Amino acid sequence: MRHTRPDVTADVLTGVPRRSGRGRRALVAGALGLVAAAALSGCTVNEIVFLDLPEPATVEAGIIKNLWDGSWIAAWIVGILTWGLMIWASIAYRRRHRSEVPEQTRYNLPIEILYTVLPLIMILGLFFFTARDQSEILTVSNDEDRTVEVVGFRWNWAFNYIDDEAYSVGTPAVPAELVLPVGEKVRFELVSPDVIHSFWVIDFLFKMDVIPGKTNVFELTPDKVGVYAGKCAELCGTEHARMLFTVRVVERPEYDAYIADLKARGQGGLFDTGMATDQGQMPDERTI
Ligand SMILES: [Cu+2]
Repeated sequence: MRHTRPDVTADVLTGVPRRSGRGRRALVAGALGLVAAAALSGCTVNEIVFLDLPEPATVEAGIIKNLWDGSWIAAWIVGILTWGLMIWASIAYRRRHRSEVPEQTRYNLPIEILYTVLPLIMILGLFFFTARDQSEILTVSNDEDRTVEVVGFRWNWAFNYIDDEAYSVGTPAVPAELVLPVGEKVRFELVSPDVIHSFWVIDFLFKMDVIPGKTNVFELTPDKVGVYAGKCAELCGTEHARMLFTVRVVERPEYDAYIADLKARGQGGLFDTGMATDQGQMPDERTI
């Protein structure tokens, strides 16, 4: 026995929403509320839509930014479509009278196949682009301009400028600095004398684990002069949070002057990665 009035039943069958003025006002108010919340948050469009990924500071980071932006655009399209359909369905097919039970349906095979196949296609798409970009970024072509050996140790970093035979080393109190010439391809070789760390330069949009007994290699070309923050991205122990460093990308003459300065300060040659003791601390730190 149906308790619906004829005009309402017709609505349910045809799917034509009978929006009351109140419903429309609520929708408009909701949309305005969202826009106001976004505006009042003080966030930029980049922060709201793309979660504020930093501007890429290497050639390779552009690939990552495109992948990130593309994934978010796809996610927003799916999200808006899905939210729209949910809101539309809940308004168009809502119960209009206390005594009414809206038409009940179940097992729509074509629809169920559709929402099994569509997500599968989307996930395969994301997987394809991720795998393609990852293999491009991680390809080591051995045509680097210089090699930097990165030593991650408890609790800071050392950088061996292999070609220039100089090194810099940091402590938790005075974090290490890595200086690179702009526009030159760098081969990074990551080594650790103690535990697993992770070399992360935020604006390079890149990080890689630093694993004892294994040398991880990648190549990047910094293409923007600037100062960038780096940190350890692997919880490696009590002083993990102090494994900070700075990357300074400079013009070539400034880089040459920096290397000369390192040598003048007695930091010629290469930092001995075996200097870490079995407690994983640097000898000069141990005496402090
Ligand atoms: Cu670490």
